[in-house]
Amino acid sequence: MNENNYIELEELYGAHNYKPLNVVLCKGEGVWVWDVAGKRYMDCLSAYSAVNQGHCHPKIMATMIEQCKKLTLTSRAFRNDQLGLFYKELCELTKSHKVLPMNSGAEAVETVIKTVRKWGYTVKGVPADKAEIIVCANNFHGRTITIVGFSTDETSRSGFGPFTPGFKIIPFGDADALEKAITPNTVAFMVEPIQGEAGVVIPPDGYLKKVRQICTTKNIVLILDEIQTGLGRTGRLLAEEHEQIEADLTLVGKALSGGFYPVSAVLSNQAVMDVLRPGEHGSTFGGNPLACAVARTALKVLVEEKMVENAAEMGSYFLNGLKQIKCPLFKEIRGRGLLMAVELTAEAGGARKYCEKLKESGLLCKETHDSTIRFAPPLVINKEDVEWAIDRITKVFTSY
Ligand code: IF1
Repeated sequence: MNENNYIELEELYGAHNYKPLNVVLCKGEGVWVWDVAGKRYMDCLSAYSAVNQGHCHPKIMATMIEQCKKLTLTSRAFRNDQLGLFYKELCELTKSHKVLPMNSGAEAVETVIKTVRKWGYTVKGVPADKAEIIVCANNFHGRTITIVGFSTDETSRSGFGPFTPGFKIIPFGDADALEKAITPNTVAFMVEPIQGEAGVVIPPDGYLKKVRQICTTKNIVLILDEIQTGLGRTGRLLAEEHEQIEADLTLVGKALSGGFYPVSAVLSNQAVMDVLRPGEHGSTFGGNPLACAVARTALKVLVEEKMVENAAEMGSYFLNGLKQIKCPLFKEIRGRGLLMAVELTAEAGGARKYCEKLKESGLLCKETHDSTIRFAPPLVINKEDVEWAIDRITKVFTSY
């Protein structure tokens, strides 16, 4: 079969809920992926930061194979020998007190919504069914009905109503707006430290610090969604570290498994997570021994191979490389660590065609919201790889 045969199958039998680039990948290693014709590409999306450790990391792979031979799924009706060790290692690494393991990022988001609502009713004394959660415009927290209900992106939400009540939307980056939106029924504020899908939108310096202080003063739970920004992506283990704050509840996912398996988790301080009692929440696969074993090794290699430090160093190298490119089509270049984006001017006519051109030159990336291209390679990228990428980006944009 050739590339077109694979594409035809996808188009014929698959729902059309994506419009992918026409590249059919069959192999991945580190920052590189190969298509079915044998052409090599640098992956500058990393499966939206799920492959921070690089494609098919050998140590994570070995753990997965080993665990598959022993035990993959027991349900939480019974205990297993991986779960407690996963909890301990994840809590120690992230300075958390408690973990609730789930599978997808959206499930972690839904879990945190249930948790803070229950905390509001049983601890804060909010009247039943009156809990309010504040979120930001241009957020992306997943695709369930509740989550898209508080999205401001029409593509994500239109046609899927009716939606879950109890959410308020404020502008991102505006701490005063948070203060004004709080009512006696507010239980939590949920925000991405950097808005990924919105186009790598970095809040003003001091924003997270102010937000932390407001939540503490007003006794509302600060939830940071680090599903995309966490686990080294921005050059710190968690993006909250850029402002030396600590969330009350933190969401992680994606790279928690290095791209081998859906693993997500809600990290919490003692007080909030303890509102959940047996039987009130769970999932068939949440906390299964295979997920835990894979996640333990994914975290281990992240630390042992100094990927977080590398993300900081290579991120500034990559960002400076982008800033050296003199191109009138570049409206703004943004980034923190290896989460970067180039916003194009309206004259550029949309980012998609440049992603197609970059694909032809061997670099895979993705546009977001028409005019922005996100660059987020695996955290194992080295200087030579960055120079290779900058060279191709320069050629594509200076040829316009
Ligand atoms: C798609 C976007 C990124 C996330 C944050 C929760 C989730 C995500 C900050 C939910 C997931 C993924 C979803 C994926 C593409 C990708 C994405 F373009 F959709 F918006 F990264 F920006 N919080 N993001 O980024 O996690 O349930 O997917 O495991 O839906 O196409 P999930």
